[in-house]
Amino acid sequence: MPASNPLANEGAEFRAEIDRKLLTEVAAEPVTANTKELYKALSLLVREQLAQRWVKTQVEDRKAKARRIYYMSMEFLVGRALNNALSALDLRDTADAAFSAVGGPALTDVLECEPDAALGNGGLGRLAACFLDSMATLELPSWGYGMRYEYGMFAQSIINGAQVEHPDSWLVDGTPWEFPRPGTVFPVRFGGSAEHCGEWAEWNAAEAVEARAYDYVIPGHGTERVSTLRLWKAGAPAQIDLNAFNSGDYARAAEFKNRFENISWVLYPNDSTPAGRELRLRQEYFFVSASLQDILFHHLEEHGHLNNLADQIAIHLNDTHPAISVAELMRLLCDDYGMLWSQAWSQCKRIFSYTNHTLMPEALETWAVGLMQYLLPRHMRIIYRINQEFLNEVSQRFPGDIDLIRRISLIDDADGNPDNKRVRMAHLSIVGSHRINGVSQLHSDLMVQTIFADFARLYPDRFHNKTNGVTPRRWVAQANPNLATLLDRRLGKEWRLDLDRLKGLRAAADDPEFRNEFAAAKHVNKLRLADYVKRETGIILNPHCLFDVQVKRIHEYKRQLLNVLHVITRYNALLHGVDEDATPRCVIFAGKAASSYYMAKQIIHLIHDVATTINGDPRVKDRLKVVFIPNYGVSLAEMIIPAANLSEQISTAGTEASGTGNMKFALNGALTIGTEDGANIEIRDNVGAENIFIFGNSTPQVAALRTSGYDPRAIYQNDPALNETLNRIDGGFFSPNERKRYHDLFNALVNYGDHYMLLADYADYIATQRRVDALYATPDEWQRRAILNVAGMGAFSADRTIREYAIDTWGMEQLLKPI
Ligand code: B1H
Repeated sequence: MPASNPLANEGAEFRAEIDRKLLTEVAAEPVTANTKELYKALSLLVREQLAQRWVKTQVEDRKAKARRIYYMSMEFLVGRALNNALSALDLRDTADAAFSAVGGPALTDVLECEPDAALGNGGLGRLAACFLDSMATLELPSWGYGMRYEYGMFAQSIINGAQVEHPDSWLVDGTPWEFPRPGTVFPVRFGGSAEHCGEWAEWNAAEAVEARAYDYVIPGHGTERVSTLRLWKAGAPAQIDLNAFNSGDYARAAEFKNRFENISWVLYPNDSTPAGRELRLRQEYFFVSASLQDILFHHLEEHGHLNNLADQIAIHLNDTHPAISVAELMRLLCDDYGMLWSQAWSQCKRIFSYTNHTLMPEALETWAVGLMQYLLPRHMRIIYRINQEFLNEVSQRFPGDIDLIRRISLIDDADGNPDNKRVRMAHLSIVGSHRINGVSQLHSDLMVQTIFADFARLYPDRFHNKTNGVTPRRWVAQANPNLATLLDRRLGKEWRLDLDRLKGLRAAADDPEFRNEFAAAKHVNKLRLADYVKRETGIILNPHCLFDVQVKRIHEYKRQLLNVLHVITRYNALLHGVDEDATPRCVIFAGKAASSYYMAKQIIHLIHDVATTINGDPRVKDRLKVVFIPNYGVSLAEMIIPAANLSEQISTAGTEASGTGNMKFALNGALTIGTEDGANIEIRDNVGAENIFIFGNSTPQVAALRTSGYDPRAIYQNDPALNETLNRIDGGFFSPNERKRYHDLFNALVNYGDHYMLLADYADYIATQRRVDALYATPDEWQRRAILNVAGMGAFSADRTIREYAIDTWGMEQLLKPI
């Protein structure tokens, strides 16, 4: 490159700074530095700028006495930080130049050696990470609060077709992204008893853990402002273990230390079912208490009193996992700061808001009163008092409606046995909040018609919808640079901060040249994925085939098994010579099953067995391939999603609250095959019904089937293609060494009621897949529709969602800048 090229000059200067970091911080020789060393040096360089932005943001916010939003979540699935930080700092091109000018590892290799921060299970955790990105980008004074798990989401490997879990020790090499705050330590107490003391109760706790703060700077895009993600690590109180230590009893000292520190050791690998474990409740209370103490401390520092607390702060509860916040804030305000109950309670309701993320009854979090009493005796009393006042209010409005009282009580007393009483965390969240929302229009509607119908009648103004969104920075600009470049050329770069500009792409759908470029970008992404799949699994994918992708947590309601039924049906047709000219497909799966979820693990095993059979059958040739990509996570999603042609969003209608993967796929130019569920419906409204493949029973039809008596066995007997498919699974065709391996899966569908109604949707699914084949066979038309999908996805930016929260929920409208 000629020296006059400004980018080359910047690159050379940047390289010199990286080399300086290598010498002074990494102790590595620049010429021989390996990728890990380069990663560390580059990250440290970037970190310096983030640190400065962080300080500047805090100074501004303190000076302005700005209203703050605190987003409380057990999960933040942030993924990798370096590439995102480079983009936010507008250094990505400079970094590219810094690496391409010299020999040694490529920048992409350096970026890829960063482990994902996988502090979440799935959609709920990733949503929290997208929201932080948007809050920073919209310049809202905002903090995320969560747990600094030593071990995040488990790493998945596949052995003989079955999932095996390994600990995710993402912190073993340390991380350049965290800023420990040794001065920010709060005690969090557990156990003991709560004694009456006048109107009040005094909590004599049995033990105290230290919560230590670690900050992660979340850069905004197109702004120098940042958000903070503050994560808490549990530590044993320093002085207490000295006795055992001094007397040389190191085993006891270690045991003692572990008892405390294990609170922040590991993320519960559950999605959609709360873990009914004492340690989980300890985790929830631990991070809530530390966060609220921190919030009050900062408020007092800034304002000197707490009377204006609700004017100055909003706290958002990401599902019920942080719901104990309601009782903890009451405790802090009343017991620690001497506020009157009534004043504290009215502030509380103005401060909190709550998002529900699932309607599935088994996922609604409750805690045994006995456990709550044992771990948090003071909070149990507070909950009883909140409940008593709440139920009094309701009895006055609806005198004599005992059934209503029983249904809405914060305490579930179902069988009258005091040992079985449970605290309903969703009810606590609703009663303690002024705003409650679902995450798609359908989900919000169903929420007020079903699980929260009584509350919606009591407090109609509290319930709102906030359809989820995703950050276009990570999910297009960084994950799909090929598409991003095309968009930049056609629309300018502003779509990153104003996704509605994608509308401008509509005209391009009819431009043959643009269609070709669009198809070429997709093809490059498919090559990249095929390359990865070959390296990881040995399976060779033909990039000209339709890439049909379902990636998400493995769960019966998401119906990966329905996808497998289609795959087998297709295979059977090929063998029968019926479908000779069906469009060649690669069916791609990825996802983790909760370690204790037997059926989900069976589904993973079946996918592998089916893949082995089909991929190994020479009669199939290239017409059908099946692959399961192990260890799904944020970084893998960033590679898989841009390579997809078809996005599988096939949950039983009424079960997937929103979905956010569905948005990422459509935004990256995949067509959706999906049910009328979650955000699929709004995606259809935005991209046009003619550009999406919707099939299957709708939510009311599912409900009607359930009441009229659903008979899956009859469907199995009457549909020959389905019959053959299910018999192959049950008969051991795919598991010749263990013929009964999938009997439980078969039984669940055919003999035990098929709860998620796969068989009811099977025929329409297969027919719709044929329409997909036909469309893919006309590439121009396929590309046209794919482009129209991208053009229609502007509404699904997390920026739009966060603006809505800021206006309707958090009282921060004044802080929003015009777009
Ligand atoms: C969602 C969860 C969830 N809903 C319990 N509920 C958990 C429940 O560890 N736990 O106990 C963890 C997670 N996650 C998802 O949230 C929904 O299923 C998606 O439809 C939705 O898009 C996502 C974000 O709103």
